[in-house]
Amino acid sequence: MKKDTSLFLDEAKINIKAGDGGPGIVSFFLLKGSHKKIASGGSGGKGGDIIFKATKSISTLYGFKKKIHFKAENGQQGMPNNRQGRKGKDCIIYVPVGTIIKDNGVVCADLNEEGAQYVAAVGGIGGRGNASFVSQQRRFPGFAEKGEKVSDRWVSLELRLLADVALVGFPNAGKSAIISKISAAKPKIADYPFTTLTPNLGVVSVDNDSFVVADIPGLIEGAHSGIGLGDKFLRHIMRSKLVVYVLDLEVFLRNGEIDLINTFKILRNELKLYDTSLYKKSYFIVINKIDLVSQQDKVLVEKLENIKRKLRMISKRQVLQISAVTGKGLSELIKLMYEKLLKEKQINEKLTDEKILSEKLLFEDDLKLRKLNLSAEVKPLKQLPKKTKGAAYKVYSLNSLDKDLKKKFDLDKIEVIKQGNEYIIKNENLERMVSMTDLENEEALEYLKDKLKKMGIGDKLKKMGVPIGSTVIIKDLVFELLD
Ligand SMILES: Nc1nc2c(ncn2[C@@H]2O[C@H](COP(=O)(O)OP(=O)(O)OP(=O)(O)O)[C@@H](O)[C@H]2O)c(=O)[nH]1
Ligand SMILES: [Mg+2]
Repeated sequence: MKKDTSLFLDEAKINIKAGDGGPGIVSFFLLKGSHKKIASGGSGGKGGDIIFKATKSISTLYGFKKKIHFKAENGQQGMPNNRQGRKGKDCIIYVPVGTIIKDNGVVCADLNEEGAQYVAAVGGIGGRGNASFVSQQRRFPGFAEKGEKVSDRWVSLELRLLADVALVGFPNAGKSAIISKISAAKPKIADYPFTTLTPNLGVVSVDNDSFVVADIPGLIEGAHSGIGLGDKFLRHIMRSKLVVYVLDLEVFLRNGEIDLINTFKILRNELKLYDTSLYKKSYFIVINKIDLVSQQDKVLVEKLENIKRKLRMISKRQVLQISAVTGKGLSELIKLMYEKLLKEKQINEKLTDEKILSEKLLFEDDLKLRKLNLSAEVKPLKQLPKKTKGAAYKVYSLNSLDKDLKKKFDLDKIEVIKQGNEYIIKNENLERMVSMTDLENEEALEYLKDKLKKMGIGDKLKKMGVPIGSTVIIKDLVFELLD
């Protein structure tokens, strides 16, 4: 099977951790002029979430080679006077549009539109302060809950690369040689036409940023009507933002100035015939193989200058001279590509300003909705209707709104693991309850036992076959199952 390089994948593996919930506190408010006290310890704030957000302003996963750990802020602890601790800040991870997020090989999200987002990890809930435990029987609770701890996990990111920059030229102009020098791509380079039979993609890094360059098979006159390899590969660069026309100095040395300038005109015409939007894309010109002209040969150097002037006049664009073999001019080439791309992105951003604003509002709404959440399970909530022309929104949210989840604890999902004479209980909600309890505090422990009793955990375990008198373990809590 032929390798389709349009499926060129960029991959990264990163570690994410949502923020832990802040602890609740124990505090009492003393009423002035009397000995009365009122429990007033506030609850801890919720930990921040890990949210992936797709943006067109990044085009590769290159940034994730340097930074692989992402942590959202923990919730703050509760405060006296019944004040809640501050919520931890969410950690927003920007990824290129088209990024697929996988957890253990399973696709959790496909962020294929600008602004699409995915809550990959939900912050821990804040522990309740002692004010929350006041009841008729317990007027002065001397305990508070700890914040919920959240574990980290690894997720994989995958991106099918799309070219930002397209190298277009006649066969043998040196396009593959250029991409092999400015990126890690290793295409076949050879001294005969049509060496490249399918497009090659390479990631070019600049400072802390990167972009993707495509080297497509050479074009010749009549490509639009199927001559040579035809123009079928041009579809691979339809979404690129910049076209670089690569001209071959050998053509000039062999056939003269007119032929070289003609190759440029032919290439422009082939693009125009294929699709005018491709023809209208931002572009500049590169003359490759300048190592073939000795700087001592003043006549030849002058002729070359003349060609550049003419090309500049015809195209009203910059004309660079490079050599993929010696490396001359390649850093200028990368710099110019990058500058032009940034400019294109700025123009694009202006066009989508309105879109971004409405997405922001949507995003904040979404965060409010998630406050009730009890579970970290995630699913696409809804596909919102298209608002403005071309602007589609995809919002992933938690299924906190599912009525079923509001049933406090799903006890059907209790799992019992027998280890010797001990029974280890696995249930997300029971484990959370235990880990949020300050087990050193007698009162807190009493409260927990009372709650487990009311929930009928003992009966449930007995029904499941756990014998009376056995030792039962839920996280750090160890107790005996009584009759
Ligand atoms: N002297 C010199 N030769 C070069 C330079 N760049 C490429 N070449 C040679 O030109 C030939 C063609 O190079 P490729 O990179 O395969 O050309 P291409 O444009 O990808 O060609 P196709 O894949 O057929 O479209 C090879 O023999 C290269 O070694 C250069 O800067 N100087
Ligand atoms: Mg090639």
